[in-house]
Amino acid sequence: MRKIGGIQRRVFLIGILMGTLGFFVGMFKTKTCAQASGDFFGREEYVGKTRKGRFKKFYVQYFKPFKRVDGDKWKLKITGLCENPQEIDLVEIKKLSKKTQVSRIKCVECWSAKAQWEGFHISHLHEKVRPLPDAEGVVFRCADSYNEYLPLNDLTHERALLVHTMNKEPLSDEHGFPLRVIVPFKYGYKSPKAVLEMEYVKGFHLGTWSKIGPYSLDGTILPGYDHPLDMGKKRRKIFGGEIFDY
Ligand SMILES: Nc1nc2c(c(=O)[nH]1)N[C@H]1C(S)=C(S)[C@@H](COP(=O)(O)O)O[C@H]1N2
Ligand SMILES: [Mo]
Repeated sequence: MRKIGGIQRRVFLIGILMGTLGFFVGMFKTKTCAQASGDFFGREEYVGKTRKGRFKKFYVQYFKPFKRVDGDKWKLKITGLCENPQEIDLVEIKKLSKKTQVSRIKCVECWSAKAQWEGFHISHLHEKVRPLPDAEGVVFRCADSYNEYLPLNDLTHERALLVHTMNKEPLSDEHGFPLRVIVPFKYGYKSPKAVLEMEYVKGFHLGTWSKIGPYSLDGTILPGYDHPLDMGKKRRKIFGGEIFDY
């Protein structure tokens, strides 16, 4: 009885000790976390993932928070397998022959949202940079360290666009300022935002989400269901490929 009592007392004392220790460690941790998040997300010049406020109707997906891109300093860097690698500033990008389309971004996380996009077809960029016969696709590198690969077959599709304008306004930082890709027949993760660099490459490359998640490498929208944010998230059946019927 005494022995059990002794063990119990010892366990009790160790418990108190651990608890007290835990409390202080916890306090310290909370403090450092709060400081870190304050530094990273709290300031105006950072942008990251959000689903609040005006973004309830068009979620914002970012791999990592990052410092907003300065449009005056930004240049699209074009590298890799092309005859004429170069850097193109936003003024020149906006001069490329314009194309407008209404299309929906469908995320694998089930939501979708629709907008009018304006930008250019990649063929106009190709007139400038002239991809080599070896080039099979492009790796896009983005401001939030996200990267994604698209084969030239998809990028030259008539519904694929590089866009700088959304609903008649310059792209917001949240939706990919200064330049993003729109590939409406593929899941949203194949539409990289805030693009800094395009590298023309041979062979297939894995993108950020495909490395992390159970995402298909090809990204084509599969038959299933959709919860459009602009239609109150009411479940709709979809048949695969680009969503044209709403
Ligand atoms: N740079 C960058 N682009 C990205 C992502 C990202 O994390 N970083 N997420 C992708 C995913 S998963 C989706 S669904 C769409 C969403 O676009 P939106 O944030 O404009 O709604 O962006 C895609 N492009
Ligand atoms: Mo997504």
